[in-house]
Amino acid sequence: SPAELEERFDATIAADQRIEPRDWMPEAYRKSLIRQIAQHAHSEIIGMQPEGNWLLRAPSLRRKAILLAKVQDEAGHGMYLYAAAETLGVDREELTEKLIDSRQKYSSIFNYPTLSWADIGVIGWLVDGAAICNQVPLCRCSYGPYARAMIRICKEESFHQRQGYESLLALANGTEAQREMVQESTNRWWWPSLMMFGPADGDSPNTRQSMEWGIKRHTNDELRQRFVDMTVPQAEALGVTLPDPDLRWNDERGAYDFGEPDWSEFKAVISGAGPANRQRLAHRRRAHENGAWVREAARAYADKQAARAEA
Ligand code: FAQ
Repeated sequence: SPAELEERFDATIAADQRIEPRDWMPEAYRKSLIRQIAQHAHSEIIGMQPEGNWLLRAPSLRRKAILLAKVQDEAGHGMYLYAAAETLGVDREELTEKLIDSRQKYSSIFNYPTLSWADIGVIGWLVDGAAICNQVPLCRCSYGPYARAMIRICKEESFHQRQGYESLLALANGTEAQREMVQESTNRWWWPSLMMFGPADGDSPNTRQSMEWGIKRHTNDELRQRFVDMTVPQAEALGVTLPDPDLRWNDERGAYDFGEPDWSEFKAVISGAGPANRQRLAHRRRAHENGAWVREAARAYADKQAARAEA
């Protein structure tokens, strides 16, 4: 009976076990997971663009090979995540349509332009650093296919973070101009990186329910704090200053105090008015249209195989 199904679902969540695609789940749980996983997948795919912008300008063959591998990993992450979303009864085609019609979101961070080579290192250091902080707890998400996808993704993200940091260390040990380039880039990316964790807890409509369901394991502010605490010593080691006059160690809390991100900027960026929103979506739309013939050919081939199997 429906009551028994709901009871079984609640018991599975309470026992911290996984919900699998064939299990009964409340419609709102399914919807919220589709929302989050689709946004996450779209972020990986749109996230290829800012770095792709530097593939032809990487300063050495070694840096170019590394960057190419990273961007390809992001495509792979997008694919696992779309596959995880498909286990909830949606298809990738439909999700892609929603992305290019602006009916689903992707991470705010990818709406900022990559203006210097240092941005590539800073994206690895701060953006992948924030991504790891947010995603490691998702490896314990109550929905099995999402949790399992996140395990592999996190391993690759930690390699991405290290390559970014290593590339910045090379610049930090270089010329004065290179050090200035790292500082200038850090100044631009610091606050947007903090915004990746989402609105402050008091303004986050989804957190409470997502935590009750074991989708999220920590609030947005908890993870933002964890990221700041992890990043400050790394900034010191690099010799860069984080652009926040309120940043200081708080002995009582055993954590860093830090300033408030500009939430009006965050709201503008997630509602389509960020510096690169239009460009990112236009590019994604064009790529999707240019791929139409591939999808048609694949469909024709599948139909032919099916007809043969029947005959
Ligand atoms: N950008 O109630 P909450 C990567 C939306 S890492 C855009 O707090 P929730 C790796 C939120 O969706 C980036 N929108 O929502 C990489 C909701 O809108 P909705 C991707 C945001 O879900 C690195 C509304 O605001 N990572 O790609 C943002 O509980 C380098 C209210 O917010 C993930 O997606 C934002 N920053 O918490 C790739 C991680 N923040 O849906 C390439 C998985 C909030 O009601 C290069 N996602 N919103 O219309 C999550 O952990 C959560 O969904 C949060 C938001 C924490 C992002």
